[in-house]
Amino acid sequence: MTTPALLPLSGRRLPPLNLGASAFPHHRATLRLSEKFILLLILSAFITLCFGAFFFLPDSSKHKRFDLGLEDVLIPHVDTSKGGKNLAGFLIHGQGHDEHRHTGKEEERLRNKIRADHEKALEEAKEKLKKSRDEIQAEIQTEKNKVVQELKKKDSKPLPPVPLPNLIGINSGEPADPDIREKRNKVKEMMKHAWDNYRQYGWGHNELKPIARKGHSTNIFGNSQLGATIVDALDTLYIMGLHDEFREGQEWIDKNLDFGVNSEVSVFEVNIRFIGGLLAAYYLSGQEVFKIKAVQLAGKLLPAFNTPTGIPWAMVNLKSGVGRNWGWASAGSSILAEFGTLHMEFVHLSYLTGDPVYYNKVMHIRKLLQKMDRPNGLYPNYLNPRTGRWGQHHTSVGGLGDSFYEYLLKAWLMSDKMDTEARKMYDDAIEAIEKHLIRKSNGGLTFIGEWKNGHLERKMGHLTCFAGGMFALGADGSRDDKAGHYLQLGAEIAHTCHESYDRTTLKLGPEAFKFDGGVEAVAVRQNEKYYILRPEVIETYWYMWRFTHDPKYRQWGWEATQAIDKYCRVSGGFSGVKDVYSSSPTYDDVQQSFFLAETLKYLYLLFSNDDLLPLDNWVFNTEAHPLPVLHLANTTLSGNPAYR
Ligand code: DMJ
Repeated sequence: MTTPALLPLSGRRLPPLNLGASAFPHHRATLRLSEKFILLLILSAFITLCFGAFFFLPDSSKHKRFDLGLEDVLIPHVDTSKGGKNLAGFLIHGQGHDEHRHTGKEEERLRNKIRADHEKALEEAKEKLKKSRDEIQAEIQTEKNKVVQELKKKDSKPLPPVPLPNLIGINSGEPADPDIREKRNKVKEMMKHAWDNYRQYGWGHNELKPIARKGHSTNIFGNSQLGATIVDALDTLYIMGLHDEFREGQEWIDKNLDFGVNSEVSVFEVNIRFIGGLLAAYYLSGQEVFKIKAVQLAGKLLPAFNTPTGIPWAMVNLKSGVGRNWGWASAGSSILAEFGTLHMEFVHLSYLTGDPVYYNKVMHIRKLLQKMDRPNGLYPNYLNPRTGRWGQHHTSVGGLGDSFYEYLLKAWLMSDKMDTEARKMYDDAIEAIEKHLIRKSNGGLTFIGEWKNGHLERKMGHLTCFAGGMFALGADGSRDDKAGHYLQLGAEIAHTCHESYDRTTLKLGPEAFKFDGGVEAVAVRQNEKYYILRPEVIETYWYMWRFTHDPKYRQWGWEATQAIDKYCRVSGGFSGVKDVYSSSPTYDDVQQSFFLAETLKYLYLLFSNDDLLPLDNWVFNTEAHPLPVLHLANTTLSGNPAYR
């Protein structure tokens, strides 16, 4: 092995360095390296000097020279007459080659111009300094506002027109029976109480603390004031005929709702409450602003889908687009009820914009799920968005799973029953759920338990109670014409959930209840005894009422209305309670936005005629925001000409 350091350096002939014959016409291109190096050093020193001189000139004169069309004074110049030794220079102030030299007169004019500009700039600076700090700040603000206005104009471009679906039954529904009318008016009065207090104490915040009388927010909305209650409440205000309140909400949204905030939000919650709420408000009122805001917001959610599988992250930062999953979710997984509850809103977004991007995202999720093996035909609640593999084998029709099943059924309904693929997935899933999760208690109550790693937990959540309504809604069109069976199943779930209310002191339902060890439809653990103004039981009463007109559902709904008014109403709004079995309950001091979006809406509809938002024409998203049925020409999308 030779050591390079021991080689005789002087004896080595280095290959010639070619610096370009045209640059050195009088030199052979075979100069020694040392000569070339020195030459290069001189050259770069000279260039640096010239640059330095240029940068030390006053700013205004540098710019003005370009304005005057005198760029040529800065053209790099090669002086071939000097044999390459005095190679190049920037011609500054007329020095150098004949062609670029200015006459004495021109130079004089240029100098005067530079001097005048310089003095003018100095004067302007002096003027600025005379202004107060406030004046300067006001000027800066005005400039900023101008920029924001320009951006807004750009963002508010009208979307391509699409034929609007037939909007039937968007108001009235006034019942003839004075008793029912009175009940309906009571619900409307409760809505007004909830809204007015939010308006007074929590305006612009996401939710209201009705006892502390101030704004409230949970981490699902991030750390920004996005007015969740306003957006969630809009369509309820509209159908109740609270038009002044609706207009107030619209004005706030128009002027203040900005999604460019540095806030990490839940993709699912923002979709069902904000996009769902805005779309419903748009369809009901026809006001473009809601559609535009919905589309802007959807654009902010799209980066959440940038995962190796296309299964979105649970959370996304609205500004940076960075996504991640909940820390508590099994093995870094996304949640079935979250990534599986986007379909309705996203199909409508594609329909309204003519942009298939939203539709493609949700169809990709569906296709991926279709390809996967399902243990016992059940969908586990956890799916890892990096690997595309299931997490823990836990299946639920309540929290973490619920609205995924709901959206399969509603995708079919919303497509005017053309999306048969969704209906098949729903039918398959429900069959497996009935086989493995639905049981009768010793006392004869039908309940839906949870599947955890191969065993059935005999516990049902308040959230699971929505399924009664879902079974009834899906009865028509069910496989093997089991409509009667599913309507009956819906009625049984409604009955069980009513029992969970009736067996408490406050006649309000607990968060979760058991069917185990002699316990039937009663909460056992202290941390499952709360009621946070949830809608699911009332939602099921309403669907059952629409399909059967059995007066017991209106009766049960009225019991719940009275209990809420008695135990949850405070002078500053409505609050959840911490223990439904206690005769002196304490409040949780939160007026949830879904109380206005769902609980009060379903109660109002329960005491209205069926011609208000008829189910043949409207499909309610999981936050009770009604979206019209799209009469599509094929199984997916064609409402918008862009899809044809
Ligand atoms: C609502 O935000 C929606 O209904 C969601 O699907 C789950 N539950 C809450 C209210 O309980």
